[in-house]
Amino acid sequence: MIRKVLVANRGEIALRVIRAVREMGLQSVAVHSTADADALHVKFADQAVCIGPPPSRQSYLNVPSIIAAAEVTGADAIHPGYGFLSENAEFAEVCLKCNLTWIGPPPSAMRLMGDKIRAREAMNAAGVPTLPGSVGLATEADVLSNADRIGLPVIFKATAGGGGRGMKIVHERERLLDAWNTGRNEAQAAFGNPEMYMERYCQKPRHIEIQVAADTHGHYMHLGERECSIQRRHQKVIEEAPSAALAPETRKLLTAAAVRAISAIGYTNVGTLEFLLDSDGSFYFMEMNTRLQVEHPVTELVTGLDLVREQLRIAAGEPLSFSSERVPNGHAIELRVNAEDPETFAPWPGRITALHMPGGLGVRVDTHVYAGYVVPPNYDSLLAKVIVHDVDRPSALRRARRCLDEIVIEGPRTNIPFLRRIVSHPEFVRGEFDTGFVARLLAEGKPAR
Ligand code: MV4
Repeated sequence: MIRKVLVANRGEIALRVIRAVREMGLQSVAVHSTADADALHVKFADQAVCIGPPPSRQSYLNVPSIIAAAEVTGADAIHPGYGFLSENAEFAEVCLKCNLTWIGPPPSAMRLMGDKIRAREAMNAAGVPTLPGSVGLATEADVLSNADRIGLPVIFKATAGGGGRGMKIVHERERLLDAWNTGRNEAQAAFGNPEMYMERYCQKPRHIEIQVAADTHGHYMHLGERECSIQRRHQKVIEEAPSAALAPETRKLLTAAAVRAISAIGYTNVGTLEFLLDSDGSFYFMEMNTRLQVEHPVTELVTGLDLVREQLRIAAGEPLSFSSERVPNGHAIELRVNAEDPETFAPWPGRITALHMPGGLGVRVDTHVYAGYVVPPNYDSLLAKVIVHDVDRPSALRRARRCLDEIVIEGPRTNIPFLRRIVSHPEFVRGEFDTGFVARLLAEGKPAR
């Protein structure tokens, strides 16, 4: 039984979790930095505790402060949201040691997936396809011999990395050692672990991910795919479900592989397996995110499920609320609205002087901002997620364009012109794109105003 949930996060996702907690008849506790004293998650929670100064290290990443906040408020469970401590296995273990229910997967599964080489090995053992690759590269001879076996181009990835950080693509044999050495230095600085491995580099793939959910009663389920190929520098900009690119047979193979993967590792709670989809329909496991994702609402709109409610049920030892495969209903698209310069993408914090969010049938807006709110410079620049739902992709796209015409945000500049440009682009409208779409668009010229 869970009675009081501490939400160890901020922004729209803290609100999202507090809403589900309240609807389930449970109590909520917000934590916040001094920069977030006026934030909506603080107002909407039943209780709130200040856990430190603005820098994340001293507040939202400050484990002793968060645990103390749970103790003084009598919270019995912790929801980490996404980002911050959500994929930190040590934090999950500290929560469990303090008799706090961890609303997430077993720490062992978090640790396994945090080690990208071990994750690949576990997937291979479960019969989930991965690209030809190496294990940890120890010497220059290892680098050269593995590249010769795999064939060029290859991509170096940090064993402790993820989300595209610290990757190096190499097309020429002469560049291998230089890329490996630079990569090792960057990985050491970013993750405290220099180890790199390599994979065959897949050119112009799609990024497709499978949402999964598993309870502690042995039910392993998938909730279909999300198309996440529209990214800029590994930050997703637009996500949708279902994917326009997935043939029904491929969808069956992908979702079956994802379910095999989570049952093989005894996963519980919700999670996401990221795959690359090649133009010939073959797919390869990239990594697993052992948390709720930013883009989870597109899955909620096409399945009718509340993924945070499922997380709480699972953590409380209850079964999933559903037992049969979900057939996606209609089409959902999420637009991430950021406070940033629409040309340079530099963050643009500051006061929101006027605000109107879109609404109407089939429109969901997940946001923590309001007129008068000051976007602090210390955190990410996400202002709102506008998620639209309609019967099919063309209708959902029309709804997305209509929402972008309604939205008013004065004060900080935003990426709305850039979102407009994408949802009106002929190739995007035809569903013909890959992970290189945004980079090619930006190389073409400046966004129209
Ligand atoms: C790759 C790849 C191509 N080949 N691995 C990026 C995020 C991380 N989860 C996996 N990523 C990729 N891994 C191999 N072997 C392409 C990506 C990738 C990507 C690469 C460059 C620019 C944008 C990208 C967007 C999504 C995925």
